Formats: sequence, C-alpha cells, structure tokens
Amino acid sequence: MNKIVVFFLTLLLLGVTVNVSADVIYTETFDSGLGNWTVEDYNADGYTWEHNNNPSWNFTGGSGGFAMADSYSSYANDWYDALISPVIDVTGYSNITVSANVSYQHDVEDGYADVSYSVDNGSSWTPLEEWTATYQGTASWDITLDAGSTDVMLSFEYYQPAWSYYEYQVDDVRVDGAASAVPVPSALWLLGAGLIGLTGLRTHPHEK
Ligand SMILES: [Ca+2]
Ligand SMILES: [Ca+2]
Repeated sequence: MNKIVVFFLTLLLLGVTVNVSADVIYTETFDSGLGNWTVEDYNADGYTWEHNNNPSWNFTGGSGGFAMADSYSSYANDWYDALISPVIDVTGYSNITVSANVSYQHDVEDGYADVSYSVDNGSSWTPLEEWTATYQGTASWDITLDAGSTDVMLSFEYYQPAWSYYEYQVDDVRVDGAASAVPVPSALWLLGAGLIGLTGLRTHPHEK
C-alpha cells in the first residue's frame, strides 16, 4: 500500500478513535450515605434532606439507599430545602448529560420538585426541570457548557407550602460527557507515534 495512503489512514484512524469516546464522569448511588453532598435548609426549620437506607422505601427505580426530603415522616409544616452535589470536574468534556432516578409525588398545591445546575460554584443556578406533577423514574438532561467551563454542581430542590403525604427522593445521579478534541500535546504525541509506526513499516523489508 502506498506509504502516503497508509500515513493518512493512520491519522484518520487515530482521530476517530480519540473523538468518539464517551465517558462516565461522575456517579453517586447514595447506597452508603449522602457522600460529600450537602443540604440547604432554606426555611431553617431543622427538617431537610437526609439519607435513607431502606430499599423498600426507594420509589425512584433505583436500589439500596437514596436521598430523601421526607414530608410524610417529618410532619413538617412546609419545605424549602435543597440537596446539592459536590463540584464535579468536567474539564476536557463536552456534550454533558446529567441523569438521575427520582420520585416526586405531588399532592400539595404550589408544591414542586426541581433540578438545576451551576457552573460558578453555586453562586447562580440554571433550571433543568421543575415537576409540579407526580414523576417517578429516570430523567436526563443535556447541558451545553460555555467554552472554558471546568465544573458543574447539581441541586435538587423540594418546595412544599404544607405538609405532604409524600416526599422527594433522589438516587443514581450520573454525569456523562464526551471527551473534547485531543489537546495539542496529545495530538502531537499521537502523530509522533504514527510516524514511528510508519518508519517501522518502511524499514521492515530491508531487515531481511
Ligand atoms: Ca441507591
Ligand atoms: Ca427545611
């Protein structure tokens, strides 16, 4: 095969291999606690998100432990509370997808369960979802990050202006992304590897 053709086929193969990779960036199953997630008790009543380790109470479609803002058991008069992720490093990724298993059972007028994200360490939040009707199961959202964004945070917020027979549950939070184009140093390294390979091909016949 013509050496030039081999050279460009090699580059093409390397390029395709690098650009199609999709990775799991982050997962949290809440099976052994809330991990390094934090809670915000916005209405400051002492009732807020907590870990629950009773799988028979997990109505999200997930398994094992989960996070829950539990109106029913607490008997709290109202809820305004958020479950907030740690900073998730998404440097080098694009096409970010967030997914989670959730259970929100709506029975209080004006109550809602929402999902939002922040790219500025929690200073401001962008809505992804706001459920004002019962929703149970897997949900996912695509996030388009501005160029230069390096991290995201997630917030699951529960608002109930009265006691509810139900609750808001979250399990199996996952962040996926596609690896961005290869940085220049890596591209040069791959190019170098390709050239070494070609050199080997060219010199092989002379070794006999
Ligand atoms: Ca779980
Ligand atoms: Ca509260």
